[in-house]
Amino acid sequence: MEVKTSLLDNMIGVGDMVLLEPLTEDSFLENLKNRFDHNEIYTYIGSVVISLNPYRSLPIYTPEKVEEYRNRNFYELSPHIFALADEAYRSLRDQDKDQCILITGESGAGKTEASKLVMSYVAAVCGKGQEVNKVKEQLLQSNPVLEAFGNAKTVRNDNSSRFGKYMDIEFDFKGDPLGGVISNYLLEKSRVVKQPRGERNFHIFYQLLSGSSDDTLKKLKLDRDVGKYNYLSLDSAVVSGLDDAANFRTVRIVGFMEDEMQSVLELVAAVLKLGNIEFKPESRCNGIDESRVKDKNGRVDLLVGSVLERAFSYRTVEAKMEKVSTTLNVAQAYYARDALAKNLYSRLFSWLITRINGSIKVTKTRHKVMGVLDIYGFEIFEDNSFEQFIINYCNEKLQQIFIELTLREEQEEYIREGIEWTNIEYFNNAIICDLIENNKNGILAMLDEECLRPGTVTDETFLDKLNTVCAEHQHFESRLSKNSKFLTDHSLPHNCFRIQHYAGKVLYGVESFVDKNNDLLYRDLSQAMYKANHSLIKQLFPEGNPAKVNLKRPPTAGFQFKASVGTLMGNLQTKNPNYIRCIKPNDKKASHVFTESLVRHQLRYLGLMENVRVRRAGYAFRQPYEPCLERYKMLCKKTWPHWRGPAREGVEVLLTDLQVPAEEFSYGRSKIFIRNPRTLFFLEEKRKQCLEDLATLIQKIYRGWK
Ligand code: AD9
Ligand code: MG
Repeated sequence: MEVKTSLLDNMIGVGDMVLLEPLTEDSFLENLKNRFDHNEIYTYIGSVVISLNPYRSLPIYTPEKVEEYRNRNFYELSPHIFALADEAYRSLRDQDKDQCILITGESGAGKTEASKLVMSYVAAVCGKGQEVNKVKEQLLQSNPVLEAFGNAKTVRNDNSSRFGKYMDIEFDFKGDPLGGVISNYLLEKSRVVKQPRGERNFHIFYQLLSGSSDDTLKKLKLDRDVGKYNYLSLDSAVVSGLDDAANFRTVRIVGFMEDEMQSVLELVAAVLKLGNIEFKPESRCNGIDESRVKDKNGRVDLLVGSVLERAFSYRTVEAKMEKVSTTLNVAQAYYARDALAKNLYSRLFSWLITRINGSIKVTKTRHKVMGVLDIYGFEIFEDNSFEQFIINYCNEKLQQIFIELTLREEQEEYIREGIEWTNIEYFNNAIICDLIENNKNGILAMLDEECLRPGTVTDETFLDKLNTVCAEHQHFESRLSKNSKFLTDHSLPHNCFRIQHYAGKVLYGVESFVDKNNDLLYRDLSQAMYKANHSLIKQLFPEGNPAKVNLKRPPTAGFQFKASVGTLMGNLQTKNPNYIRCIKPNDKKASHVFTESLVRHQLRYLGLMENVRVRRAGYAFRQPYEPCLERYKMLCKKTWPHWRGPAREGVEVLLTDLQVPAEEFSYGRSKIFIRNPRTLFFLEEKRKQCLEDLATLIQKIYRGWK
């Protein structure tokens, strides 16, 4: 880290935690709170930006602010997300380094807002011109669509991202944007059919009903009343501060053709109507209750009624080259209906991303890339299921990469500068990642093994397996766990296991793990979809084509997620990381409220104290020789007002003259490294004194003149 200039002048509290003296958890918290109370929501740990969610709009993102931060040194101005965005963009443009912006923090901490701020800053400072502006517009316009289809109101966040997003923005050699690629990670599709109390379905459903014209609704055969739809929870349909109708208008402009948009909305409507299909039992002579669609008028008009109805009553099982038709009872029919709705919606979501990618695709030679990662935050709910398990696994991997990269970066700089590196102790969460992802006996591998095993497979048999294989792992607990390190009680419910994550203990209920991981859709349903009189629906279910007899089982949800997280990590490793660590100041979504215990918990699990310690353990500060000499040369007669030799020698003369102990410094190839923050304070104090003396002198002279 470079020696700060303005970070030490006129600052509320301390702008960089590395300068905090004394450094304790309490002083860290106190400093954050003090700054937060004065509307300073950003604070640095070296080059890492801590961002506190203000839960209100602050006038700190204006075009004037953009200009203020543009082309300025990272530490020149007070901490700001724009400083990080500027630094990343300039090192991409001027030093040819691919960048990634890693934004982490729990649900509601401000990750999505931060990612949008970074994107809009980069859009504001990079090239201009008609073509470039068009690219920028397309990149920025992808946000409202993705948020409409992929975000929902949860108890933690009124605009919670229910999918992970990584966007690569590609630039040419001048630093002008050419386009990009978006990757998405596991949409929480269970939300389509059921939402926890106080939460909503994805925004688009409400937007469509409240924002469409009467004419559109008529065409889609929809009713404006949210209460008419089984899939839309009523208790929180209206969210204060969220204008569904206005947001719907921003969704419509994203560069889709009118007929394409119509097609998409028809599909959204089809999901709503599917949810209203009900079933009744019909007794057969052999005593079996077979399901029947209750009300023929409740059909989903886009889909071929009779084929779909049949798929809700029968299921074809292929065994040894023979097709056998088995009947579905009412519960199974509801299950099939919901599975279809979830599949329709999640495939539509993936299609939208492919479609957006098609329009922002780069055709020219790209030069450099900036990746922005905004992925769902760590989640600990009352009931945690497969989705939370997957989300938390991803966060565990991000924490790992944070540890690896910050330490690696530190180490590499020392090597580059020819300075000796000393190892630093820190908690490495690799052991938890291994518990989840180990190919042989990791939890995901065992879940897959169970899902693919012939015979009766249930969530309980999966848990039994975990109990045998993981029982002694130090971060795993269950009723039968042999490890008592974390097992503080024996009251763990029977159908649960608990993982000691880096961010805290999470209890997972195994119910539906097998089903959600299998993620299978009855073949009859995909075939019914393929027969739909709708080209988009047809396109989304290629496996329903009877000509395609592909009996190969699709990969499980867990397997796919692990693979895509692996690719993502590989991708991030090749880039220069820039970190934004988002913190949620309270869990009431309230402005001006700083709940100390909540923030303390986050700073602990985010490893922020360790982060500061790593920065301070070796050399707390470093700065190229020239600016260092420039700032302090007034403190020594030999260097003031001009030093005529090389800057490095000037700094040596200066420090010797000030009698700073030799062990406090190391001379790197291009930078001076300062070990202790106190030494810097000493220099700063002396400089301040010097400036004050100078001011007094000038005043005296001035008075003398008068
Ligand atoms: V989740 O893991 O997707 O549930 P995020 O993405 O971390 O979560 P988000 O960015 O959506 O949280 O922020 C939540 C809400 O906080 C936003 O909708 C804003 O109302 C509010 N917020 C966040 N950051 C800022 C900010 N810099 N300025 C003002 C903010 N409000
Ligand atoms: Mg988000």
